[in-house]
Amino acid sequence: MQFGVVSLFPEMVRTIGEYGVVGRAEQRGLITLDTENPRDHTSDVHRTVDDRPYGGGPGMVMKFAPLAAALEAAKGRLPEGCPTVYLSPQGQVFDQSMAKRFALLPGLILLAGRYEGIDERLVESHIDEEVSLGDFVLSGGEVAAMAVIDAVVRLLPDVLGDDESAAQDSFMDGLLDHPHFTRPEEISGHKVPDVLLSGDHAEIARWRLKQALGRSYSRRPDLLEKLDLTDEQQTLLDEYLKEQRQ
Ligand code: 4FN
Repeated sequence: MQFGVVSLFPEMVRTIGEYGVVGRAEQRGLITLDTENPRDHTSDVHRTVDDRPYGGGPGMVMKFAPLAAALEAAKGRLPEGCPTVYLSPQGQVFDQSMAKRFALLPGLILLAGRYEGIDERLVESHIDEEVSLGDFVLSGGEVAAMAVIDAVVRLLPDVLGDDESAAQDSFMDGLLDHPHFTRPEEISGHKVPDVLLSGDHAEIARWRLKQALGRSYSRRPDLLEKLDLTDEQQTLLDEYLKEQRQ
């Protein structure tokens, strides 16, 4: 899959390709990650990419022309059928189902904004989709673009090892994680649950699923509402809630 990111801080975006899973995917040729700086698409001596907002007020707005040229250059390097996504607080909130949809594409062009955002006419002419990471103020869209790339790359064929892959498409898909423990067995009187030391793999799987269901129910009921629990899962959740009340 090919990623093109339009940003005033391309070095910042490049760093995502230097670490961990995304870095290895790029080294192995499973993805490409290219950046396009709107500043390289200016023609004035000051290389101006921003201007004052019509109507007045604080802050600056990213100018249409350099951004349009940068987006077109990025699009020109990617195959047909690669949508342009603007990372923006006005967008649909990004989640795992959107990541799965993006992972089926040949590529993605991501636009990261700065200042107060971009000239609205660019949204109309060059943007296919607006996507938001959530409801908080950022100084720029770069970290949001990097988060989208990370989430999508992990879903591509052959990117993850067998273990990580198995963990991903398990029966706990869509649920919060169960608690994790590693050595030592006891820390300041806090012991690892006995079942995890029992060696009974069926019982361990049952306990983990129960924990995942219970934690999702208590902390993120919105996640559970998106799922259709099996009778067995509903039974486990009921058991969890009964145990909590005791
Ligand atoms: N942010 C809010 C309301 C008004 C403005 C902002 C804000 C970066 C270019 C956009 C922010 C959050 C999640 C991109 C926020 C995201 C951005 C994102 C983002 C500079 C203009 C700006 C009501 C959400 C708090 C700055 C709310 N996901 N403006 O942050 O790009 O992708």
